[in-house]
Amino acid sequence: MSASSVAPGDYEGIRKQIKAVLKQPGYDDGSAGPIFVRLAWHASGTYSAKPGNGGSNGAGMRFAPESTDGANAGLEHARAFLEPIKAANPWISYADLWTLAGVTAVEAMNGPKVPWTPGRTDFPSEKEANTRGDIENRLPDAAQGAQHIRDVFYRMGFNDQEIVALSGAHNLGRCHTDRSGFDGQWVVNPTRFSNQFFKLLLTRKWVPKKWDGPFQYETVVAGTPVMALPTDMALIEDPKFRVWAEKYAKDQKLFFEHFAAAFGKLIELGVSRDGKGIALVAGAGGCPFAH
Ligand code: ZEM
Repeated sequence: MSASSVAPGDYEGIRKQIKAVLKQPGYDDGSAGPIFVRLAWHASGTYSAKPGNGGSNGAGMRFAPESTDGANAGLEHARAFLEPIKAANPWISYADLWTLAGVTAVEAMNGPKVPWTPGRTDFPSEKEANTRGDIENRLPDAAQGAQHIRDVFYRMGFNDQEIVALSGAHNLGRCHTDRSGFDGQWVVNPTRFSNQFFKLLLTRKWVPKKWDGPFQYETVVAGTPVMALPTDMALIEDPKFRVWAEKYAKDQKLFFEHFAAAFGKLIELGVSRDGKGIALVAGAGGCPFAH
């Protein structure tokens, strides 16, 4: 798939290029949309408010240890789908491209418009990426429960409401046995954003899947087998999380509003821009067209 060049700073043009690579016949459910959302999330979810490192700025996932972190298994597909766009438009940083791909995908899959601001820069090499300090083991583990979810998301600066809203992203995509070890999709149509994930969690009879793989729940919806992770189940088992899961199951508009705000906040974590709107990272010379 070849991509075209657009003028430096033409982010609408880049959005069009991203939309053009969303359709991926032969890959998963025919769409790169869900994995773009996961790429934006994992690029950002390494953030820690204290000591104030990690996050999407710098695009550290191009280098070890982020690129080889087991939690990021499979995201090389997302990065590869976007590579022709970067090659044709070297002026955009990977950090901006990955986060823009996530928000463009959400919108293209029937979801809300998520606020997005450019200005992220890239670490020139692994050496600079690793001046950030230790950002390993910061992404959540699906086998755990509510306490772990809070530990991870409070560290980033989110509250219970934002945690539940963000978790609604599991309306999209699927688990792969060769990536996380878990298997299957959460909803019947995994490439259309909606509040179906919350509805199913609250209304279906979930049973442990009988298999050799990691513990997960399953049920069947209109002939389609769907799944839930232990962390998904924590969203209805924990009383404080459940309040929000119930609100979002009833009101898709509210879910979309809260998701857009929380996802917009997620991709901004740790991105601090100068007067020109540039968020410099160690070793980066800044954005060429801004000078
Ligand atoms: Zn996910 N996620 N996630 N997530 N996620 C997977 C897939 C996707 C957790 C998790 O362990 C997993 C958020 C929060 C959390 C997406 C978006 C967002 C998979 C399956 C796992 C195991 C990976 C695989 O095998 O390919 C946990 C424990 C979370 C919090 C407690 C948040 C927040 C997200 C975005 C806002 C998406 C879109 C997918 C589907 C990816 C795909 O390839 O289809």
